[in-house]
Amino acid sequence: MKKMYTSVVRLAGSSFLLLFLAIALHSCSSDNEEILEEEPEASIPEPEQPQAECNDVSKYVFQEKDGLIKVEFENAIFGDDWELGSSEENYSGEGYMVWTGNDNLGTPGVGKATFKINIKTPGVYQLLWNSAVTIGDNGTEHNDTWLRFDDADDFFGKKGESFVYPKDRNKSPNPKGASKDGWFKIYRSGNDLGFKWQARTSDHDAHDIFIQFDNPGIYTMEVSARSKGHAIDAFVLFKEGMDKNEAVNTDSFSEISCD
Ligand SMILES: [Ca+2]
Repeated sequence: MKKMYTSVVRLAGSSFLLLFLAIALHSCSSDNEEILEEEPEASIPEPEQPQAECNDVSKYVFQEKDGLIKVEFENAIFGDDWELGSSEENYSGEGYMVWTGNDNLGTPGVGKATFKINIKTPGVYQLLWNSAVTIGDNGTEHNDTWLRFDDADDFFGKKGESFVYPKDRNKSPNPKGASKDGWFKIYRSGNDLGFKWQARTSDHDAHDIFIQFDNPGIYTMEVSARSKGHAIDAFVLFKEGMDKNEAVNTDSFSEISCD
């Protein structure tokens, strides 16, 4: 009796297998018909976003032209705790990078990202970035990120005739508040939270940010995470003397070559 039952089960199993194969074959032939349909055309990129020479972001070199560099901040290699955001308003390109890890209030170098910049016109450049506070409702918190230009000829903050230099590079005076190993804490201030073009250092003593390049060449800009929730969309470097608004509002981002 048991043997007969087993045979019936096997027979039923074989029938199911044949039925399954028949359905699978039919599905395959349907898929083949669907593959013949044309793929939709890829969307055309915005004209003001130049296409890089290669697809490898780690090789990007941003090209200065006429004393100006403008770069989408998301055009670099970022670690896991930096996230590409797009839910806030008033950004350009693919979005902006926001730090979602722990605060590093006294420790620069965490979550480091680098940008290579090809300077053809030596001189002193000012840096501004378009940044926002994405956590809470206080414009003086979650509002800063570390910045360093260690291979430039000078890196300093300036407010009128007052100069400050990053700590641990044998130059003084140093800014009020955090600075370490050649890094400046760069903050935005004000009661507003949304994206705006501003970059300052020295607490309650806002100094603008300048970098001096004495020779043409490729220089490295480093950023690292400080405050959770600080988001950066883009940055500009413009030669001293150029109008700030002209630099910020220029339509075209810098050409990108690959080293
Ligand atoms: Ca952007």
